[in-house]
Amino acid sequence: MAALNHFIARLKGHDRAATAVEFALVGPLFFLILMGFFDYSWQIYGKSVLQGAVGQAARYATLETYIENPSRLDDRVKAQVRNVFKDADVRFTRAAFDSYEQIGKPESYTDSNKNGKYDVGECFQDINGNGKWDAISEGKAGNGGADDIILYTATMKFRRTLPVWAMLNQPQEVTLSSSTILRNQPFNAGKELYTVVCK
Ligand SMILES: [Ca+2]
Ligand SMILES: [Ca+2]
Repeated sequence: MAALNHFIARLKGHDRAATAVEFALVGPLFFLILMGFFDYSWQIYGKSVLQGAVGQAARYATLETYIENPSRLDDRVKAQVRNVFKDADVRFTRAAFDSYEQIGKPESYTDSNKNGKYDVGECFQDINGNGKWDAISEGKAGNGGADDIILYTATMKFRRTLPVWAMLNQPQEVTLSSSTILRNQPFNAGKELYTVVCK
């Protein structure tokens, strides 16, 4: 009987040892997956915080306070983001267009030789004022004028806190961005933004 008890005790010892070995092998992977999950979720949350703040900005942009002082709108978005991501670096760009149709499209041109593409020398609407025809218009930097469409983009940069970035040899900083369209008030007759270039 004593021999049997001794044998069972040894088996239990083997079980414990085997479990310890398994944990040593699987444990780090488990923690990496868990940290990766939280790290990814934090980034998704960051994106939703930024999108929420930018979405609200589009609504607030029509209020007089913000029309008169567009940088207040930036301050508002920045404050909302930093409410959650305290050390985030939040920046803004504004690109002005005459109409929605111009956003993300080529600067329109007169296809003089009818070959279906822009050729040097054909006249085009230089929306961003860089003197060149652009296949995708970037819009004119700044707040634009009356009745213009503004592509408003907020970018946030923040550091990942969990060390999973180091373990996966990734950068610690994450950059997220979110855009919305703002429409300037028709204070008076808005003039066209572009200049026509033919060269
Ligand atoms: Ca052409
Ligand atoms: Ca251009």
